[in-house]
Formats: sequence, structure tokens, C-alpha cells
Amino acid sequence: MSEELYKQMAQSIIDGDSDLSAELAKQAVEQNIHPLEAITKGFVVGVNYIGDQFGMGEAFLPELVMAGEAMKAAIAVLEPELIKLGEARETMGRVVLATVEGDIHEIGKTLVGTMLSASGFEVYDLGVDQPADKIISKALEVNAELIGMSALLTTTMVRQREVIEELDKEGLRPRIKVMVGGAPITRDWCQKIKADGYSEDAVGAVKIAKELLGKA
Ligand code: B1M
Repeated sequence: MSEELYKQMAQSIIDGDSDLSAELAKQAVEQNIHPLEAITKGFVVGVNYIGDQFGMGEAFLPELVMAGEAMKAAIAVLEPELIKLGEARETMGRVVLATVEGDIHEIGKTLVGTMLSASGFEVYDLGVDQPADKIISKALEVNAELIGMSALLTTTMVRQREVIEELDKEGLRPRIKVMVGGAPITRDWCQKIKADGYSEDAVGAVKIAKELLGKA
């Protein structure tokens, strides 16, 4: 039953049909399907497919844009459900989250933010295309214990290193920890740029954030 729904979800993203993706997300809620399962087993399958097609030159920018919009429409329905499911009530810590400068991919970063909020973190999501100075000044303003940076492009992942170098230069580490993620980010990259933690998905990001802040 849910397998069929997952297939329709993936297809709605491939077709860039935001009305349908939102409708299918509502059906998942009505059927008590865990919102994260709907995202990972349904919608993400579609967006990955379009991404691969785009990478191979079989799909083009408008399709990528429409797939992104359809993803956002589905996640907008599921986000409040994820928050509702959050069990933690203790404040876990303050996190400043951003997609790095030059990069406008927001879906994964927003999902990480939602999961962190649902798990009791106080999340300051700066959005996309955020330069190092904005990220650092926000972290100082809100007295954040953790900065989370997302990068989806091989050309922008280097920006994560810039923020870390700037934090080091200003003597702000280890007071402020750094977690990195995004499709091209690997454990090797995390070690190379001396980030404190890395996760390949949103659930893992919560685990790493808790570990880094001593709340695991
Ligand atoms: Co873009 N794009 N895109 N795109 N896009 C990719 C990333 C690409 C891999 C597609 C491809 O070619 N196969 C490719 C990058 C290639 C590379 O760098 N090697 C690419 C390209 C080339 C581009 C443009 C340059 C295209 C162009 O203009 N010619 C352009 C760049 C614009 C820019 O940023 N300056 C561009 C634009 C776009 C859209 C705007 C159309 C759209 C984004 C819409 C939006 O966000 N509002 C888009 C999309 C949708 C994609 C793909 C298809 C899907 C990304 C996504 O949302 N995934 C993507 C292909 C792919 O990744 N399969 C692609 C779903 C999301 C839930 O996963 O973001 O990976 P993800 O997040 C995961 C994990 O990575 C992790 O947890 C999340 C949840 O599990 N995670 C973290 C993420 N951040 C984390 C942070 C953490 C921890 C974990 O700690 C802080």
C-alpha cells in the first residue's frame, strides 16, 4: 500500500507536480506514515532520479527547478508533522544553520534544521547563499554552540573550510563546534577541513549534533 504511495511521490517530483506532491504528502499524514519515511522512501527517490538525469544531460534546468519546487511543496506539508513528533523537551543547544555562499540548495539544509528543532535544538536557519562573516556574526549574536553548514556543489564546499579557518583565526573554536553536510561532503572532507562532525543525512545530523554538544 505505502509502496504504491512512495512510487507516486517519487513520480510527482520527477513530473515537477507541486500540487500532487503536496496532496500525496497529505495522504501520508492521513495514513500515519512517518513523515521522514515519506521523504526518504518517496520524494527523495524522485529528486535523486532527476538529479542523476540532469547529471547525465538527460534532464535540464527547468526540470531541476520544478523538481525542487515540488520537493518544497511536499516538505512544507510534512515539516509540521516532524516537529509534532519531536519528543525532546530539554533544550539541547543553539545551532546556526546555513547553506554556504554561492549555493542556493536549501531542501536538505531545511530538513536538517527541522529535525534539529524537533529534537529540541534552538535553530537559527539563515537560509542559503550565506557568507562566512554572516554565519559567524549570527553565531556570536545568539551565542551558538554549533554551526551547521550545508553545501551541495563541489564548487561551494570549499566555503565550509573558509568559515572554519575564520573561526580558528578569531579563536572561536572549540567553543563553537562545526558540523558539515550536503551531497558531495564526505568523512574525508570533514577531516581535511577539520570540521568537528559530519553526517550524510538529517537523522544522523541530530545524532552528531547531540554528540558534539555532549547531549548524546
Ligand atoms: Co542543483 N545540483 N544545481 N539544483 N540539484 C545538484 C546538487 C547536482 C548534483 C545535480 C547533478 O548534476 N547531478 C549538481 C551538482 C554537481 C556538482 O557540484 N558536482 C547540481 C547543479 C550543477 C546545479 C546548478 C549549478 C545547475 C545550473 O544552474 N546549471 C545550480 C546551482 C545553483 C547554485 O546553488 N548556485 C543548481 C540549482 C538547483 C535548483 C535551484 C534547481 C534546485 C534546488 C532547489 C532548492 O533547494 N530550493 C536543485 C536541485 C533540486 C538539485 C538536486 C536534484 C537535489 C538536491 C536536493 O534537494 N536533494 C541535486 C542532485 C542530488 O543531490 N541528487 C542537485 C534532496 C535533499 C533532501 O538532499 O540536499 O543532499 P540533500 O540533503 C541531505 C544530505 O545531504 C544531508 O541531509 C539531507 C537530508 O537527508 N545534509 C546535511 C544536507 N545538508 C546537511 C548539513 C548537515 C548535515 C547533513 O550538517 C550541517
